[in-house]
Amino acid sequence: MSKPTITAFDWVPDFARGQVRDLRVRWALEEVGQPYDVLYLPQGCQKQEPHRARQPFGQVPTYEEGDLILFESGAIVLHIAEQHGRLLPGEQAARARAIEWMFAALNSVEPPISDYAFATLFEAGQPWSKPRLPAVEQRIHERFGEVSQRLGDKEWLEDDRFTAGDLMMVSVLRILEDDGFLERYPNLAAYVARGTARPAFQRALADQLAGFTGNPPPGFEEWLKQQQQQGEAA
Ligand SMILES: N[C@@H](CCC(=O)N[C@@H](CS)C(=O)NCC(=O)O)C(=O)O
Repeated sequence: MSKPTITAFDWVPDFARGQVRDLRVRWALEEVGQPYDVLYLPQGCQKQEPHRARQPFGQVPTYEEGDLILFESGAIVLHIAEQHGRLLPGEQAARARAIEWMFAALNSVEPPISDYAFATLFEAGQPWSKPRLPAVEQRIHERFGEVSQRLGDKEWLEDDRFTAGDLMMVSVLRILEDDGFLERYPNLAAYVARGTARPAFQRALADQLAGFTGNPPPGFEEWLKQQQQQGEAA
């Protein structure tokens, strides 16, 4: 197998550092012990060729291994897990359940979290954001409560084995680690802490943070300040 190359940004604002979705891919690669290269993109290049050809939505991460080019962090993590057989159980039913949790993280839990990020950051200055926030927060609590209920006192979602399902669920839940949501769910907070204490996660995080050596695109800081001021005034 040829050494894979992933894409990541060379600069993101402070609030996004440690959250850009190449982190999930780095974490999976670290868990399975697969070395990789990183192609760093300056902000803006994600929307242009040649990156558009890799990623139809003009985003990171992507993953290239020989002739194979993949986008979507979930698909990439699943590919790594299948290839290395380390993040998915061998038994078919247990494997299907681990994959089910990956989809649950991305498709049932992450959407209200993304809505929250739009309302509080990317569209904070828009008139619809503040009125929308209570409903978004309620949906987040609904999902967090449901995952908490299902996790119960287990170590990982499928009992005592860490899988790609946990990798994805922890990656998604920790987006709101500093926003006070997890405090109501001590078992979820402990689950996230267990996941992020794994040496593979710590290496992945340190590597992502070390990669931010570039500069903001012109006008970015002004745009962000404007969003925040408008959001406060709304
Ligand atoms: N569903 C995609 C989402 C990827 C995504 O949202 N990437 C963000 C960074 S975390 C990005 O590239 N944003 C820049 C942009 O959209 O221009 C995945 O999981 O890979």
